[in-house]
This record gives sequence, structure tokens and C-alpha cells, in this order.
Amino acid sequence: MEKAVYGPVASYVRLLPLRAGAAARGALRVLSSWFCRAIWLCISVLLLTGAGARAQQASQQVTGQPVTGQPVPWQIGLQPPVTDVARSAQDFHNLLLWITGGVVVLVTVLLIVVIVRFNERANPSPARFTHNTWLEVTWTVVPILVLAVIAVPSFRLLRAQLIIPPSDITVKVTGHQWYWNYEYPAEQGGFTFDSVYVPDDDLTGEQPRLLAVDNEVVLPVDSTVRLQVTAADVIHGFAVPSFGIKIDAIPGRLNETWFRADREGIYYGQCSLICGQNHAYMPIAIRIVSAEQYAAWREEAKARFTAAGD
Ligand SMILES: [Cu+2]
Repeated sequence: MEKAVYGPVASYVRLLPLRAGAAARGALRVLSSWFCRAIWLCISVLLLTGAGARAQQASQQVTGQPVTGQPVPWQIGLQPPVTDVARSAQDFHNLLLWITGGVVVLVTVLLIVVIVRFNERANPSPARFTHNTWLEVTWTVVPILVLAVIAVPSFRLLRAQLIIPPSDITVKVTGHQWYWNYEYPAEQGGFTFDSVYVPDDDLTGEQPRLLAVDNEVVLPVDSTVRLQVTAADVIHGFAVPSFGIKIDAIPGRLNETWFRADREGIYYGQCSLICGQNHAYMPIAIRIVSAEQYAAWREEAKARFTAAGD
């Protein structure tokens, strides 16, 4: 008796003409079962490691340790959010995931029903009607309701992102090929510095590859920071996932965004608009520290960068 096999390759095997060699059919059958096992293995590994990465991030959130906003191997979820905007964005993302998941399930079920019940063999004489008022009203009204459910949190989030509250600190960010320049205004010390990635050979300790920089941006926790973002040569994109910010850096134009980080830690981002050959080599690193540490850093940075600029 033939062993039952399942999966896409198996259905192909069953379609093979009978005259195909038994050996070829056997080989395909083996492939088929291994194919399915491999897929299941991949899914399990992804789910397990994803859960591990999430647990690691969750424990960081609970213990009060400084948070590290960076991607981790095998991560499935998003980076730990440390601003209200980032948390709202992630909640919104999760809501959309459920809604789109529901749509996928509904469409798949409908498709299977149609394939099984209305194929030529099961349903030899098809219906000939062309309209169904009830059905048409339903498939118009239900999507409108779904869109309305999506629109409310969507506009609320846009409002939170776009209306910049009164800020404590303003920092100007300028994208260059291929590094970022940061400028602190006079009342914050009045200095400017370039932030360049650390090459692989110079990485030390915990520094993550292609995310660590020589001069990190340092800012205080629980302070509203206004970012003025522009570029000196081509268009770049300034993005820090843990803050929920991503804004174009365009030459000749000053874009503004803001964040208020409520956890100390180091948060990494990357240039997010392809800007030339070293686009992948201009990361963003923002260290959020206590107000006292920030004041100390500011004095030290002012002395260091003013001297360097002279
Ligand atoms: Cu860039």
C-alpha cells in the first residue's frame, strides 16, 4: 500500500502521469515529506526564538535596567518602545495585525469553500444570477466599518506624532554622505559634532556592529526633545525605532519631529532612505541618561567639540 504524503510537492506527485518512473515518484515523495518537515522546523524555530527575544526585552522593561534599543538575532517583534508615540505605534501595529489576519482567514475560507463546493464536478450546473442586494450591501458596509475602526487610532497616532509639544531641548540633525552631524543650540552649550560609525576592527565590548558610533548623541530622560532634521547633500532618513520616529532629511528643508524617552538606555537607529554607497554605514546612536549625567556630559562635550572645532 502507498504511504500517504501531504504538501504541495505531494499534490504534484499525484498529478504526475502514470508512466513517470516509479523511482522519480519515490524521490519526489521523500522530498515532499522532508520539505514539510523543514517548513515546520523553520516555523517552530522562528516562534521559539521570537518568544525568547520578546522575553529578553520584557525582562529589561520590568527590571528597570537601562534598555537597549537595537535588533536582536531571530527577533520577530518590534524593538522595545520607550516613548508614548512608539507604544501607540506598536499597539496600532498589533491591532492591524489582528485585522489583516482576520481578513486573510476569511478570504482563505471563502476560497476553499468555493473550490470544494463549486467546482465543475460538485456543481455541474452553475447558478446564473448576476445580483444579490444583501451580499453587495454587506461587502460594502463591512469594509467601511473595518476602515472606521482603523481610522480612529490612526488619526490619534498621527496627531501625537505631528503636533510637537513645548520642548525642553532642541537638537539639529544633518545627514551627510555618510554620517550624521548633530548641533546643540547655545542654551545647551552651543556645540556641534559628527557621529561616524565604528568600523568592525575597532569595535569594543558590547558595541553592536554597524550600529555603534564614535560620538553618541546624549540626551536626558523624561525631557521633550525637538529634532530639526535636514541634509547637506542628498536625501537621508532619520529613524529610531524605540522612539517611534522616522523622518526624511531633505537638503534645503527643515523637518521636525519629537520624542520624550522615559527610560534610560542606548537606542540605535539607521539611515532609512537609500542615500548612496555607504547608506548602511551611517547609524544613529542616542544615549538617554539622567539629568545630572546629561549636564556633566554637556560640559565635557562642549569643551571637547569646541576645541576640536577651533
Ligand atoms: Cu543616508
